[in-house]
Amino acid sequence: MKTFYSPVHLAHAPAQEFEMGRMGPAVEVPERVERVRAEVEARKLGPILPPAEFPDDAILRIHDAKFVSFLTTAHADWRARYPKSTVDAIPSVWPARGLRISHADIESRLGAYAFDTATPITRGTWEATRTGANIVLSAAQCIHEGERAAFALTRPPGHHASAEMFGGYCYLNNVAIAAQWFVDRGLRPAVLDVDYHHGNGTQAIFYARGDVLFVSLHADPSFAYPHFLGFADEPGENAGEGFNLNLPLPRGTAWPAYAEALAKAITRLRDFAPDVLLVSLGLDTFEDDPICRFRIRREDYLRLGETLARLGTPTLFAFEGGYNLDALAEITANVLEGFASG
Ligand code: OKP
Ligand code: ZN
Repeated sequence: MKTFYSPVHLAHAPAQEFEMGRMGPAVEVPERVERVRAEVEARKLGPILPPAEFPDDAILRIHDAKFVSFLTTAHADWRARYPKSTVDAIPSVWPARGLRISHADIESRLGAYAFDTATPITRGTWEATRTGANIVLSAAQCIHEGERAAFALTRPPGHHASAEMFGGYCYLNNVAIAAQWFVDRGLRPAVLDVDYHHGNGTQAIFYARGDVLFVSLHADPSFAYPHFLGFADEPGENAGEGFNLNLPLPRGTAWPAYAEALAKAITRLRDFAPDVLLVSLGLDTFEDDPICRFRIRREDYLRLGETLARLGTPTLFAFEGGYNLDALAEITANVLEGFASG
């Protein structure tokens, strides 16, 4: 299968994130994608190709134009506001209940558009994010042209970003942009999100729509990030009722219980019968992930890939989370290899 990759992601390298009451080292780092790229090469999983350029329209089908323009200039605006600052832009005040949303200055815009403090905007964030959209659209195009599968090796990830909100290391929702691109070409896409964290952005984007199915396996938000969405009782609304399926799982979930939930996801996917499957491929379900609490093992990722292949649907894999740098490349490649052999 073809992998789409660009070194432009290296421009997005936040040093730190604010979490657990303190500034700590960033975990969503360039080495993640560099290691996976090397493994795809070493295991000869297929060619690694640069993305084509896609116009902004595809992004604006999903994201609010003012939000996109905010992202484009946020770092420059932050620099202009704090010329002596050496740190990345992170919000510190929000228009919470009873306050008014304003976009007047960079502080109000950061608060209006962000939902957490773990997603800094650096000098290279927009360039890397924009290239990420080109990568996922290149993968979409290659599937549209008849390939059985493609891998969008992107960072920053996307599934926490909604139409006008960034957070969870995500700025633009890569998978949603690709899903809409397929809809605009007359196809019926489904999204399966296997990242440890609920894809709140993707869910929110498609919540009232029945033309895109969203199914997610993730850690129960009653104890896990993103805390405020991803519960079992979120079926979708209006035309989207019945087209959102959350399968929250307890701490410590290992392959047997995971496979059971995956079977439920597959049943719903089969019933929807999509023309194309988009997989939000998070690898942070791994047993030794530094920020997560599932117990999926290295060889289980081969089974995951094989199971997805059995659906027989053209499949776009979009890279999301996964933070154990020593295992990430192997387990990512295991999914792709499992799919290719399945
Ligand atoms: C992005 B992706 C845990 C806090 C988590 C942000 C996590 C973002 C995950 N103490 N902070 O879905 O892998
Ligand atoms: Zn995650």
